[in-house]
Amino acid sequence: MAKNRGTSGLRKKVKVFKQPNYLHNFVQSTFDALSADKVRGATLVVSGDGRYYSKDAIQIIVKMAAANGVRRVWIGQNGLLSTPAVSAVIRERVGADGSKASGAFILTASHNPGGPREDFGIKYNMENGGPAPEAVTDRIYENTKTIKEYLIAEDLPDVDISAIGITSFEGPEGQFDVDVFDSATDYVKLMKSIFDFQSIQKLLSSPKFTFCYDALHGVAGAYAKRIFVEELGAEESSLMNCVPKEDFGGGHPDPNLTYAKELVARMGLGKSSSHDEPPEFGAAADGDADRNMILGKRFFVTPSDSVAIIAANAVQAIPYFSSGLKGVARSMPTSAALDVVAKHLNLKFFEVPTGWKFFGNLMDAGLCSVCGEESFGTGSDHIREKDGIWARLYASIGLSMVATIIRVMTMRMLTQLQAKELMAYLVQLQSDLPEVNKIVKGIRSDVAKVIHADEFEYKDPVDGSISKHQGIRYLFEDGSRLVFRLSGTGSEGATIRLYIEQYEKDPSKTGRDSQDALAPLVEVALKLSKMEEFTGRSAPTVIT
Ligand code: VG1
Ligand code: CO
Repeated sequence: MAKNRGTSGLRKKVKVFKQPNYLHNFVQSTFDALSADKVRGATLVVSGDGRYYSKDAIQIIVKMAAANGVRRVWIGQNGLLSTPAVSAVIRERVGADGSKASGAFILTASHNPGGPREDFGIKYNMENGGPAPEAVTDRIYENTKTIKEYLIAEDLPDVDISAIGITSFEGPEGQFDVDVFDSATDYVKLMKSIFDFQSIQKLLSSPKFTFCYDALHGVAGAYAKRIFVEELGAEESSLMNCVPKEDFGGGHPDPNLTYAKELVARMGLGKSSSHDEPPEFGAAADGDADRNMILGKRFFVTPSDSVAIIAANAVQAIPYFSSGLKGVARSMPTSAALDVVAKHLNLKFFEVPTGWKFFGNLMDAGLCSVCGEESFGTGSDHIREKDGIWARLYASIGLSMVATIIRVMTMRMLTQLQAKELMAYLVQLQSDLPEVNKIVKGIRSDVAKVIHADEFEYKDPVDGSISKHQGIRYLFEDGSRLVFRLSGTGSEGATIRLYIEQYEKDPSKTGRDSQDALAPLVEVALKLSKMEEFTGRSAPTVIT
């Protein structure tokens, strides 16, 4: 089995998951990695973004849960629960008999495409509602290498996941209940406790406020209809691609300017005027609804800025934060816009490795209220996952605040092949700063000096655990940064992410096309890393 130290769970092609025992091995290895009280007699959530193979996987996991002595399995109707909703269900839902969940199997490959030839994924979330920490994912992985057997109640009939209600079975370990419940209720209740729905409703009913929400055929559709249309009274025509599909309509459920083409066109980006007047506001989510992209009429809010904007305005805008923020955090490759806000507001600030699991400890310890990543993810301590719908609700209040502090430009590249050799070369190179500067000056004399280079390592301030090899950073004298890291969410091959950031102090220049503005740094990044030599590529496969 492949190494399970991914950024967010195990993601593979469906055909890999369909190999005999593959999914079973992962599930049993997970049960064996948990303490016995989190399995025997426990309540587990099993659901996901509804992608192809989810329904089969649910039946397998239910039968294995019964055989492992789990007492109850909770399933969102039709197996649908967004990643943030799973987190909310673990933290908030109370079963009819007073039970609480102690963890969840989330069935999703998130922003990766779905369908028989595409990706499936699975990850485990803990009792706090957040992704399993590395100590647990390492244990799961070790177990997958030595597993000899798994337990499954083959005789248990398949459960009907389309009908709401509790069904009791006599499992091999005693009574076993399957509780199928409405996918949105608990999440909607939580959102209502965070935001002032009445004032959002007023805003949406104004004829001047038009918006468009694109769920890219992911699970966000189930929540968008419920919240925006049923609760907040928006027109159904504001919703695009809001019927969840097993293959996401053949598209990439990744909300960025490349893949959310339909929404980008609708919002009139890149056009000074268009036939149809674009809506005031647009947003999109990924397959499992934890990512979000926010657009204004003819403009785009870079995700690195979203988290800074959210943090800057949280206390005034959201009742949930009225007593202040405990602190803020961002992932290392995310731009330093948040650092500026944290300094200005005198807030505790943390820089963690990529992946949401690192924010959970800070939140559990009461050190962080708002956090985000450059990859279109923002969230808060209301749950322990990033939250695309929450961000959308927030943005509908906060859009007028946008555009004032967008000073950071970031770009991300992906390329395949020989990624490891390239990274090894960069690890070795970063240790010699004079040599780095000599090379940089030779490439572009107009680029600032590199003042610091390292391989990012994180020591968790709460439990002291150390995460190594989290990417190579080059920090320039003028605040610019280059970051190289290996992606941990791909389902095959290797992907290098290159993050390029430049801080622009001059407000008159912030409207520039980011690709033009970043061109000198791009050239330095590609030549410094010998990208073409190592990978045969001189340009990225995707730029966001
Ligand atoms: C990517 C992003 C990271 C995000 C992760 C999971 O990881 O860069 O910021 O947390 O996806 O997002 P990587 O290792 O491929 O760079 V999701 O919405 O796919 O769960
Ligand atoms: Co996602």
